[in-house]
Amino acid sequence: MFKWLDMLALLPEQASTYAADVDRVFYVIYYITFFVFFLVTFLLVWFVIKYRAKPGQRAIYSHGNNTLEIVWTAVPSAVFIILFLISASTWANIKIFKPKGDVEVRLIAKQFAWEYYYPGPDGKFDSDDDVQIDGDFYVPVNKKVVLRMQGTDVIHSIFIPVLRLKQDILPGREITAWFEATKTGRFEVPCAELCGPGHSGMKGWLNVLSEEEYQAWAAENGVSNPESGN
Ligand SMILES: [Cu+2]
Repeated sequence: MFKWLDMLALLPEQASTYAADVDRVFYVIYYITFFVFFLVTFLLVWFVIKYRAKPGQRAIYSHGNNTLEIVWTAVPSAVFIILFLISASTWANIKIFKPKGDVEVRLIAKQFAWEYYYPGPDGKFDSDDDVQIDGDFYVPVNKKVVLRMQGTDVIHSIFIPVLRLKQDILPGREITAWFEATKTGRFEVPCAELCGPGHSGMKGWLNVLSEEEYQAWAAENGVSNPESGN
């Protein structure tokens, strides 16, 4: 029953702790827009028919209606205030209150590649044993991951649809983002900001591993892993 409703499922699977909150905000805005679109379209067609030229009927010039103008100012204002109230906590959770990460990864975005850096066995960044990985990156499931991101040339944007994470990366600034993946798997990471002729090929993969797989991957690649004592 209601199989056809599946066609309305617009969004990819949810694979982060905040994905459901983002989708809730999306659907509220989507259905309000949907309703207003059909209301306006219906009124437009109805008025075109009702007030069309007819023999014996003259066009009337309307000087406006204060009550109507107050209503169509107040209703959208109320809608915007409600949208703010229901989305503010989601926005703050993702973009403002950033947790301390269990895993920290640095990301350099450049034309036309993603370069990831992990601390080596000394557990520190900017030392000789940093580990560089291009294109793919690896994180453990159910852990908070902090991405510290820099751009070297133009504006890029990291987009991980299943996490509902999208963040512009600007040259000359370090910007942080965070996520906690809730599903293991291999997920596409495209660049979401038109950044030059190779933009469409600027694509990598996020690999979310189980705790054991991540330990093994870290050990194999010389990546610091506080939980295993390395
Ligand atoms: Cu790019």
